[in-house]
Amino acid sequence: MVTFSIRLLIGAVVAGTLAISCRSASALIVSDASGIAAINTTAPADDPGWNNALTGFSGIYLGNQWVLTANHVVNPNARPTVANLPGGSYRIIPNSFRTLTNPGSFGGIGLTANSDLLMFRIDTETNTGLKPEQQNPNTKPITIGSAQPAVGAELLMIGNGSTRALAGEDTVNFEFHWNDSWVQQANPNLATKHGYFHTASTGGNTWGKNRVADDAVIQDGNADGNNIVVQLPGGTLLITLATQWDRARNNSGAAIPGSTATQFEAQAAPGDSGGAVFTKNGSNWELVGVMAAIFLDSGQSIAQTVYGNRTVFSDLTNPHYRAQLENLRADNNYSIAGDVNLDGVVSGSVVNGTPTGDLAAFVSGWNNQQGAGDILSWKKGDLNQDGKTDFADFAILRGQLGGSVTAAQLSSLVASASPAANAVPEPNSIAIAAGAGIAWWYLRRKRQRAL
Ligand SMILES: [Ca+2]
Ligand SMILES: [Ca+2]
Ligand SMILES: [Ca+2]
Ligand SMILES: [Ca+2]
Repeated sequence: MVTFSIRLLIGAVVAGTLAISCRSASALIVSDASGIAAINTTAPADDPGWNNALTGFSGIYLGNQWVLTANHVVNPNARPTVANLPGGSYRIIPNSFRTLTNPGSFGGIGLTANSDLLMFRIDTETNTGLKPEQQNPNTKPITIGSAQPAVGAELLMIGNGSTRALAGEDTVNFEFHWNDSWVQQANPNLATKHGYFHTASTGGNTWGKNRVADDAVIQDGNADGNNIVVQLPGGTLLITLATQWDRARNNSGAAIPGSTATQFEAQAAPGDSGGAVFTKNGSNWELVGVMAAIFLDSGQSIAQTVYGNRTVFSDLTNPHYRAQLENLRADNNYSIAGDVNLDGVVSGSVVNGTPTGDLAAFVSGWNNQQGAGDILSWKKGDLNQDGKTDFADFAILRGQLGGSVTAAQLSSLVASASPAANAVPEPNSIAIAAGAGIAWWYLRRKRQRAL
């Protein structure tokens, strides 16, 4: 029987359920026989989204300004304010954090209301004002898998955790070796456990591979199929799938018959939580999970990674998780209504003839037109996301500001602020149109009152 290290855990097994506690996962430990400690630190040749992987902490950029990570990697009381990608630095939009929920129960297990999945939204690149896709053309469009990968399906994981600290002490597999009492052995033939040490801090992004394991490698439960419900430090329950870190070569360096180890077989280590897990559906990569936790052997140090260790990752193909992901990804409200400048609050007035806050951003973006709404048009005042910044948007902003700014003020602000390059209606027509816009707004309010 396999036992699990549960030292960091609040409660081991949820009574009467199959939920299991485990450690938070951090960096990827990738096994190979090269003797080089840190490998796979540049994009794989067949790349599912290396340039979508956050640096600094693990997470994956999904497109439309959304990032997916694990809730437990970011402090709920001090959320990060910046997310870095290989191509640039992005301010996190305040108040954009969304924790995905769990279904009420799964496989007969009552779940916590929240899962460990967290999404948040990023602004355009701090220096260039570009979206990640524009900033870095190697950014990939990400598809969330809709079918659960089967046992044996190959996975590619990308994490920002710690990496192998040193080449191992033997010159055959470059591994370290321990006996059952975790005493290090120079002679692998005297050892029962084989693996690596890893660094204490992040080694930068690393990718590696593994396969979906049968849930029996952690705890089998027929009611939930191949899924495993795990309890993370802090108590949150999560629907996951598992991998097992398998050894490819014996002590002599010969292939182990029947080993299911992949090339670059990987196990998560501290810091990898939130890192992406992809699989291939036909010729297309799909995102099927983010790493959540690791299971170690009894008595094993967190500084060690040994063959047989397991990584669990959230199962994004679960319909309850996937629906929330897709709904958020399709949302074109980049913040609360009226927050044109994406600072998390709606503000704006006219001070000595000069607009402030969101009103200032709106005035400078007035009359912007582009094909479709996105964050670029939003930041120019396109609050209804039709690609244009016009009176329909002003009505929204004005309403959010409590009706304190008049159309006449807007007209005058736009007339004095418009750069010559902008095609702006001449002041009289603005005034007329502004009147129309305001009438529309009052009409709408009146209608709402009547309901
Ligand atoms: Ca199961
Ligand atoms: Ca494996
Ligand atoms: Ca604002
Ligand atoms: Ca608009």
